[in-house]
Amino acid sequence: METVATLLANAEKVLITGHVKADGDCLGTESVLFHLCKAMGKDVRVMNPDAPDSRFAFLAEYCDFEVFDQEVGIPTFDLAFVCDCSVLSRLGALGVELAAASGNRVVVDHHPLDQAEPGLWQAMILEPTAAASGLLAVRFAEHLGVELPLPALEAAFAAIAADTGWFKYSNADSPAWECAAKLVEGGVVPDTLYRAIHQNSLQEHPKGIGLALSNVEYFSEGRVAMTKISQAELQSAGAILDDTDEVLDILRAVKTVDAVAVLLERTGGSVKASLRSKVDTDVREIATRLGGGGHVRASGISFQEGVSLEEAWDLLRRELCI
Ligand SMILES: [Mn+2]
Repeated sequence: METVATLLANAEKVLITGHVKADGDCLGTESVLFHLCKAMGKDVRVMNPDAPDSRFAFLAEYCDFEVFDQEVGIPTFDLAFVCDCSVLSRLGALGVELAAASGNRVVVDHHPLDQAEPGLWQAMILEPTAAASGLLAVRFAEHLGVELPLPALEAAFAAIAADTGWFKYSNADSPAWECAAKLVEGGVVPDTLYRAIHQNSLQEHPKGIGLALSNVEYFSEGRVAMTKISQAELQSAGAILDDTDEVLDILRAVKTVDAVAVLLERTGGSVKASLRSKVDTDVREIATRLGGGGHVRASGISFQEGVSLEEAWDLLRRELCI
């Protein structure tokens, strides 16, 4: 942390970025670092491979999330923060530019480091036992003795809540609760944030959840629940399913189930899978074997272009049902 503090102290221009399809933790971490840099008088910009998840739109009120455009490229920087991942390929085309740029690069992440990229990172705030990257960003601000404004506290809370499923998953440990308590003391109102993030969906969304749930199949004596949903199904029903968290939660609530996989065909045809487990299954290991990654109890895979929903289903079923 000290090395990162020194690099930041010596930096004027700061770039903050994160992985493709940034989730609540990634966006929240970026937001905390953005406000931290602002408070320190830095020239700071946040740029991601794609537009932020609409559920976290409220964060954009106080933090400008720019979207990478290959024609324009990334801004010059003295220091770049890469949030919620430490693998350059997770940044898409933005990562290629980042690796070629001349400034320092640091990571703020809580995923286990499984791909050594020598020389790429000058320092890391990497703590695989931390519930969320957002928690590490808060610790960094504390380390620097910089007081964060309310929007940054809200962003940090959103980050921790996102990765712990609102403090109900196994990673909701005492440091996570302790940090959350401090954020609430600082003025965060959890139910306001909950409404903004989770009670703001479109009318078509529950229909998407219903479709996904109706496609469920159980394997391995009920220990594995899998479901899939195609764009054709969504479109013909006038449904949407931007977020599969609710589906994962409902399937995981089934008594016999330990591992859940939800496969979603994105518009454009590429397939993503979200994996969760309750107690026994190491979904990180399974996701890693199929080109994805994440945590032991929560992982994801973006299958390569050209892999159909059925093919992805078969691949995953073979790995999950042993
Ligand atoms: Mn995370």
